[in-house]
Amino acid sequence: MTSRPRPAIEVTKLGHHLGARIDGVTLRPDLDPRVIEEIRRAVLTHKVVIITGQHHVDDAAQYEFAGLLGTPTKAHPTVLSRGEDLLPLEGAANSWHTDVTFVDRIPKMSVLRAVVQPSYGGATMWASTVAAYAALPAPLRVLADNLRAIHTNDYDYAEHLTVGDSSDPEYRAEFTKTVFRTEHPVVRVHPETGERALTLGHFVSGFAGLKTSESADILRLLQARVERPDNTFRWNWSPGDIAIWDNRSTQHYGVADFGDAYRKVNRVTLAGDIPVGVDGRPSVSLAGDASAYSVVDTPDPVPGFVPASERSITAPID
Ligand SMILES: O=C(O)CCC(=O)C(=O)O
Ligand SMILES: [Fe+2]
Repeated sequence: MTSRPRPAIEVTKLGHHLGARIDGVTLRPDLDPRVIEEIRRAVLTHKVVIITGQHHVDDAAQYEFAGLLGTPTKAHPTVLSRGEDLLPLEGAANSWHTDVTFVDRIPKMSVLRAVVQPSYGGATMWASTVAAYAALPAPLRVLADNLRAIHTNDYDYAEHLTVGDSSDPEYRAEFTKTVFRTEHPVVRVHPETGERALTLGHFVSGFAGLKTSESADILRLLQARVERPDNTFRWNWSPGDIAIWDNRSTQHYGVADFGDAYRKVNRVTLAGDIPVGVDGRPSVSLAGDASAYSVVDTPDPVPGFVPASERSITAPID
């Protein structure tokens, strides 16, 4: 009998479909490659992981650590006035979304650090878009499999975001200074795990071939499936926490329940691939060139991937 090597990190599962905590790791530039690999695997499996106790991590160390998990993108496709590497956000992103879905090369992961926390409130929530898809009844799954959505940064943010930067006119102007529009499959096949995931969120402006009113109804229907509380994980930040999420299998939401208190988070995103639908069709860029923002990083499938929960449909990956 062969015995497995002892895990190098301690992962505690915190939610059935997503969410785990990693303790006992100190993030340093010379982190053991085995630890990095185990963190990467934990992110794929649990979709969002929180690494606690990283009080020593500043902006530079956050960026450096993110670089151990992949290739960092620029801070943002358009918002670069606050630095080219990290995207600081004041307030909260209080609307369900997947990061930067308006470009063709959606980031694979985001690494978030709470820099200033309010004395109460200000949690972040994540939802599993894999579990949401797998819970769809068969007719809705067939519908979703065949839909393509248009995502744009020129979306109706007033409909969604109400606090801090997100609702600040100057920030919005910079956010939309170049307009990006991309057509993505509504169901993408995760390039590493093979899991099928709904790809929606607040950047969706409609579905290819449908009328505006029809798009709104179908988006509401599918998006409601993602946001079901049973399908979410919520983290109340403590100093020194770092969150890493798989941006291909989740949406997230910053909870704006801290009144007028100041809250600041810093984000680094890692380059991802061009999504592919269940029919093998890739996403198509319709407006805007994202090549200055991010390289396209197409990873290999992970052999022997074991999903976090039974609510997961995997398609074979070629
Ligand atoms: O406000 C939050 O907790 C979430 C921030 C967010 O959406 C992001 O950094 O991508
Ligand atoms: Fe976000």
